[in-house]
Amino acid sequence: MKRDARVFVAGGTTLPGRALIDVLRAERFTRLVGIGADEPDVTDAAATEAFFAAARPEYVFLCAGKSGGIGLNRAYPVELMRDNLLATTNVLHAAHRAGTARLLYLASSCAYPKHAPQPLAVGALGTGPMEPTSEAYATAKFAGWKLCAAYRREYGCRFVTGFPANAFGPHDDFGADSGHVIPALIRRAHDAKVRGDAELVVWGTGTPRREFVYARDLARACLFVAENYEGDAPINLGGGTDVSIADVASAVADVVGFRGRIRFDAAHPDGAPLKALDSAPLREMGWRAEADFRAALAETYDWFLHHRATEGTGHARRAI
Ligand code: GFB
Repeated sequence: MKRDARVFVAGGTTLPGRALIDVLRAERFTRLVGIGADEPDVTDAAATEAFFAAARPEYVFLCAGKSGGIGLNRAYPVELMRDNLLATTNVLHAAHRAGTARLLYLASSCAYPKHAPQPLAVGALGTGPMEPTSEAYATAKFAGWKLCAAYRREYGCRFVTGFPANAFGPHDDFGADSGHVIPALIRRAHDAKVRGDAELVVWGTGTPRREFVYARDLARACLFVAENYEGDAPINLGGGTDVSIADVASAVADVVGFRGRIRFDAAHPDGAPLKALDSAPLREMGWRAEADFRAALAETYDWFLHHRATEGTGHARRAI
């Protein structure tokens, strides 16, 4: 990818979108288009078409669409599904019409069947029912992948789909009810510490396992794939190890400095029992995650401490 090519990150305020813009800037991409106030509302077809016709991005990273943790998925399946379907269909079509040279679409690991063999290899996609708590959102992500594949087949568009592991990092939604497990627990552990609570409540049994990827690593993986991968098959964007939610809760409590007891509340759902990606294809191309999990948690907490008053508090919910 030429460093002076026009690059558009659709969803520049999402967790992966923000990290991508930082990585692209660090890699000296000089012509990022549609940044900040210039970003069109990609759920609006006409605004998206007009933006693409004027800005003519050569490379597109499609990170747009609302997302959230298990709580948000259960409360707002319509908003999550609809927003992602609209954003994806609009951006893919506008990119096709504007002759975008290459596009990477970010799907989600929750589009895999709930009980697929682990680690999740892309061949398992579509082989069984999805986890019910996130089925609406995950179906939109699955459809996005299929639509990319359809544009590839029918129009020869160089659209590639990546399936990321559970991402976390600065600029996340730190809402106690709406966020993913790491930002939600950071908020709850921090509030519990400040109030001097005796216990921190963690949803579910603590036994599910997730593979986490630090947002900066995910952004690096996206750029790496855009520059090095041209296959028809989608590609998993992971490369870390899976961790139990109980271990995540202990690590968060430690980083935040919460010294009380951790209590698991099984009245909340566990969701999928295990989600770990088979990222061998990415590894074989030479890509490696760099972040250390604990250090990345500490960096994320540090960001939360400095920004929580203005940002990161229930983004997804507010936007809905
Ligand atoms: O992060 P999370 O919502 O992602 O939950 P999913 C992961 C696990 O952490 C589940 C447990 O077993 C939760 O029950 N957990 C414990 C908590 N405490 C909390 C908490 O305070 N908040 C949250 N959110 N979880 C999401 C999907 O599922 O994964 C989305 O719902 C999306 O659609 C995302 O795809 C990547 O992996 O369970």
